[in-house]
Amino acid sequence: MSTFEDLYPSRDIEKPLTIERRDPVLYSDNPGQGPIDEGLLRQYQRDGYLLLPELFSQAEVQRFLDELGQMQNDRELLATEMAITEQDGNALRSVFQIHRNNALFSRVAADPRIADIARFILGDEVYIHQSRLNFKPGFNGKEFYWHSDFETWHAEDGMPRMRALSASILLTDNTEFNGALMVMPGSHREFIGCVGKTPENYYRNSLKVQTVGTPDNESLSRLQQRYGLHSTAAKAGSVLLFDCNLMHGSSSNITADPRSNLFFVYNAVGNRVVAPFNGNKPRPEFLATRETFTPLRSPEPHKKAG
Ligand code: 6CS
Ligand code: FE
Repeated sequence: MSTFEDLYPSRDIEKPLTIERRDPVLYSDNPGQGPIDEGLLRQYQRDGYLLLPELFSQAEVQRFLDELGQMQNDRELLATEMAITEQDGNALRSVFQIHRNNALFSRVAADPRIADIARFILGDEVYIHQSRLNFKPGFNGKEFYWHSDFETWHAEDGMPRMRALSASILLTDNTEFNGALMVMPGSHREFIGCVGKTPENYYRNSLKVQTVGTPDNESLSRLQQRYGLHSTAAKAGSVLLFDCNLMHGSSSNITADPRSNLFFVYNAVGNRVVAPFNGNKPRPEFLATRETFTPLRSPEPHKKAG
């Protein structure tokens, strides 16, 4: 069990709870001095997410897709725990730790077009807490039920505070038909404690279908009523930045078009993970960086990835 005070209790609780966020969203106190327009930073602070349309060129996206194609045929990689298939069959759902195992994607993770914004919003040097490639293939890509990433990273990885964000790079057009992420804008300001003890090695199930650590229907109805729903549908090459505690989910993909995204989770070096707050043993390194918290180094601004 962590020796840190648990400000966001979840899992080992009798009934669902709601706690007002105890952490800033935008850590910088000079939002006018950032790498992006102050208005966009204020929008991120208010909504808990920000869409940067077509930040990466089509040529870069094609390069990423070629790499994705090679990974889909990499039998050695597919045999590891880092490759997650869909629950009902062999379609590839996710591949984790791509920032460490793939030279191209490690450069993308450090690309200043994203990493500089992450450092500014989090007000600290950053390291990659987790990275993944989500395939959500056509016809077989199953949903990701409503959840807050922070609820999992706090309970199961020991992330103390809400000082992390995800960057999702769209490799294919994300539409309202093929499972674009749905978010509840503003929901990042409330933490929902979820009832349900975490089974040991739960990640072997949760990465396919998450049930423990997902909010109860009453809490979700209240959040939806209060904040509404936004679709983050956007063209390939766009980047979706979202706060670690934003309530989000995505529907199954029954269209012919894959909804593939690259995810990089930037955590503040000052918010490095400690012992999991759920009292279980830590999840493996490929899900939560624990061995090295060296700050991410980026090349000169605006050197293209790829
Ligand atoms: O368990 C996790 O860390 C992952 N699960 C989900 C559904 N989203 C966040 C994260 O990638
Ligand atoms: Fe998530």
